[in-house]
Amino acid sequence: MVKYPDFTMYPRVILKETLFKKSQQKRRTSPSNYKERIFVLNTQNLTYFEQRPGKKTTQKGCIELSNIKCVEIVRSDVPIPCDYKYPFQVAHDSYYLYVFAPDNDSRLKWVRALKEATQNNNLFLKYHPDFWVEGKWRCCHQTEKLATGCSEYYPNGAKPLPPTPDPTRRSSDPEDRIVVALRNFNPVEDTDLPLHKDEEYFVIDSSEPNWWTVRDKNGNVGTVPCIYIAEKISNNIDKFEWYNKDVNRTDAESLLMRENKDGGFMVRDSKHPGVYTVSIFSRVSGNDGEKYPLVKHYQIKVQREGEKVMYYLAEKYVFPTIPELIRYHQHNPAGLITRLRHCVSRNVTNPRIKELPSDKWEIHPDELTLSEELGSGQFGLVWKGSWNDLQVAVKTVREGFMSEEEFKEEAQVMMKLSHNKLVQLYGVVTQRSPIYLVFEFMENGCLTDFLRARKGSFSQEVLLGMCLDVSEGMAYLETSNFIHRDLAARNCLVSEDNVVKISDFGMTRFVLDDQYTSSYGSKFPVRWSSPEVIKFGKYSSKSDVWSFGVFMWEVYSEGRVPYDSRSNAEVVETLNAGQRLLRPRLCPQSVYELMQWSWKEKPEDRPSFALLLHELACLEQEP
Ligand code: 4IP
Repeated sequence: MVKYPDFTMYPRVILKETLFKKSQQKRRTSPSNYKERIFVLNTQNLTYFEQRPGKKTTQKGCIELSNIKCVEIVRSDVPIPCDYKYPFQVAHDSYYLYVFAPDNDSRLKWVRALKEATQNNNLFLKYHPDFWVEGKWRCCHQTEKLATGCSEYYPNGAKPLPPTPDPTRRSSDPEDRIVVALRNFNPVEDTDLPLHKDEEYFVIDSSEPNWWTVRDKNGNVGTVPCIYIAEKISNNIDKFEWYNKDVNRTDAESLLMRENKDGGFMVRDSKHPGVYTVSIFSRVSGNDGEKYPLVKHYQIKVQREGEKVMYYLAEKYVFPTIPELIRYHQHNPAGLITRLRHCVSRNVTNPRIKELPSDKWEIHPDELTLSEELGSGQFGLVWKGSWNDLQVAVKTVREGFMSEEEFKEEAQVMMKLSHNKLVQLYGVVTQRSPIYLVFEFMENGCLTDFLRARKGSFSQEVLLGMCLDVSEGMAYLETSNFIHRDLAARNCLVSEDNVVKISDFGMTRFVLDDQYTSSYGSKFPVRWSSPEVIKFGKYSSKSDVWSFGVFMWEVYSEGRVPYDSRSNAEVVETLNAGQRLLRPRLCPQSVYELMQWSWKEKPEDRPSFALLLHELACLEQEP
């Protein structure tokens, strides 16, 4: 029996119930914990109390109803780490309180009561339907917590009438999305459509965050609550170039063999209905040491936990969607014969090359003038030059040093990455050997040399500014699902106006020299690599975060080599023993804490770049 505090001293109580709440993280350093609280809504306040056995019930927080600006359910697929799984939000003052109810009825009861009690307030016009997590809104990706919402807010619960169905739109319309009912829904209003668990519906309008308009198989149209439906994954993969519908095992093998590229892959329909298979081509060594072509087929396995469906391949790296699973394996073999390197499609030999006419990324050698040699880079000599009146840096690639075919394909993806904190790749010269990579020219050269040459002259502001620049560029790469793989001060360049930009992102994938690519190789960047990269070659944005921690350490030690008194093998031992780099003399404790956070053993315990950027930006604003 729950013992409630004596509420007689408060104004009329409207609702009271034990719910969970997430800390509002009012300060930058606030934890993000979930606590059980007794919530009480009265005519003036929303108050929450802590009750511990044998202890006096204590009030923990109180929100004046007049300060509430929005109350709404939170629609999210993010896992909720407390016992109650039905979230709603109360936006008040300049904070967001997330409360978790035990079931949907309880949630709706609270949302309705709070909306009613605050209906005459000065409310938001727009709100955020999803959570604020790790420094950004999951709904609109804005990184400012107080940014205006991205969806219409209907404070009195009113929802727009469903649009009159457009008779010209047929179910075969490629824009149609299919959803599956997670549970039955009985209409509340005339405009609602009943849902029958496991049946499919076509989405007609998904612009309203809580109520979507759908059509059932008989052509009836109506609104349904979004939380009762889930998008059907199979329909989503149609858009991807790696998905080859109706290609059977034999056709897949001949397509992949014909393409003859290590890591060539496709996702196709399995002969078992509703199941998908990933077919991958690789060359494997035979007993005679020769390499033989082989196509392997992996079924995409499904793991169900209640309503949650997760997907995985060879090993249990599970993902909520097939595209996320594919994206992961494009970077990590994780049990497959090779990572998924080239998408092979039945229709076009290389769809990515088709996307961009080659003259857009191919620079004619005559357009380039090389003026002065700048030094030697990872692949070969680097020259200063000019192209179309632009100063450029031209990297020449020593023959046999790089997988040119792979690079040529990837160059287009890399050229599309454009951010003012990334060194821009302008194009490539591939019509002759050695090939040239043409980049934005950075007057002040490599950051390591820059730091060493000006040692002792940097203010705290400048050092923090360098970390901020690079965290901005990395946050962009993170949202572009692009992994750098070799982030270090030596791979960052400094512009004329001292802006630090990231260079050579993703380039190590094309290096053919084992000394660079094997974690035992003498040129492998062990000092910048996370434990999972050293042990299993498992790259991710979180392994980039580890390298970013080392990068910050380099900045604050003004260009010192990390673990400079130790050999590579000793560095590995140091890490295995749980030891980390020590705080550089110039580094404030607050920045060192971010480094230590980036060096957490488990990738999932490390912050995202979005969060690091946010934290660094907060530090910059501190006096
Ligand atoms: C606290 O964490 C509790 O979660 C507080 O919630 C929360 O206050 C604090 O966040 C957070 O720092 P610790 O108990 O680990 O100190 P509660 O008061 O319910 O215990 P809110 O404002 O969310 O109630 P800040 O950032 O809001 O202070």
